[in-house]
Formats: sequence, structure tokens, C-alpha cells
Amino acid sequence: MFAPISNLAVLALASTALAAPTLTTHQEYTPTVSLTGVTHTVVAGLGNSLTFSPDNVVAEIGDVVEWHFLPANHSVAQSNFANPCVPLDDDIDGTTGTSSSFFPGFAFATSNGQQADDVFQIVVEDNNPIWYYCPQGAHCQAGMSGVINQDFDGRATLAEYKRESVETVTVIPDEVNGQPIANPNPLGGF
Ligand SMILES: [Cu+2]
Repeated sequence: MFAPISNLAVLALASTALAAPTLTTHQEYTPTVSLTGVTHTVVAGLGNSLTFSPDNVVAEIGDVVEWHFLPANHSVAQSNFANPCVPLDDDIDGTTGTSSSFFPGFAFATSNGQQADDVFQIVVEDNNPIWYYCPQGAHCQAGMSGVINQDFDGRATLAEYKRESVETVTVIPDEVNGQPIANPNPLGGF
């Protein structure tokens, strides 16, 4: 059972330019740890590339990771290492309405080299790797993916994730889970 569509999802749908799945949403994101005050900025589409920069972030529990979006219509969706370019959704059949896997929707369309007005933030709540990809088009196959807190001693590397991505088909999450927010530093360049 899906929760009713919210104003947030309506906004996300209104700015969808390319991919247009049927989206529902259910919950606002509430961190369960105290914040450190540290924010890691990740830029999607720097120099018109299909990349996240940087795509391999090391963060402490309580740090914020904040995605900024350049053209064209990128987003960010959480996955896992085993299934690149596919949403990590622990409520894949929609029975509980409590998926914890993030996807703020296609809410960041922009043009003329300008970054989108909104950004997306998550709070790092544990030391486990957090894998993510861009669910737009075939961006993930082109290597538009990233990780927070990769295990640098293990085999689950970002390079391997990207290698596996080439043979996949990108899946757009069927639920918006996560709230775009106004860019807290709109004059900051990168
Ligand atoms: Cu993209």
C-alpha cells in the first residue's frame, strides 16, 4: 500500500523533463544521529560529464553529503554494490511504504550551465558503504555512480561497480524518497 502523493512529489513530477515514471512518496527524511556540522559536496554533471565529483567520499557518522546538480536532469538513487544501476529498495513491492532507499526524484532539471536551485542531502548514519547512481537515461552505464565510505580493503570497489554497470539496464525507483531542498549556498562555485 503506497502512501498518498505529497506536494513534494508533485513538485518533482512538474520538473521532470525526460524520464517520467509514476511516482509516489511517503516520508520525510529524519536523521537518527547527531550532526557533525561537516558537509561533503558532490557535483553531478561537472563539465557536462556523466559523473559525480567526487564519486568516492569518505565521511564520518553525522556528516552530511550534499549533491548539487548541473545540466542535464540528473538525480541520485541509492543502490547496493551487488546490483548497480538498480534501486536499493527494501519495500520493493510497496507493502509497507517504508523504503529507506533514497531518491529525491527528477527535481533538478537545469540548463545554460547553471546548477539547479535545489540540492539533495543525506546524513551518514553508520559506517556501511552507501552506493548510488544517476537514474537518468543510461547515465549509470556510462559510469555516473558513486559511493560513500567504500571498504578500501575489500573487493567491492567503485571501479568494480562501474565495470559491472556497463552490462546493466538502469532502473528508475518507483517511489520518491527524499526531499530536495533549496541550495544553502547558491553563490558558491565549483
Ligand atoms: Cu545523470
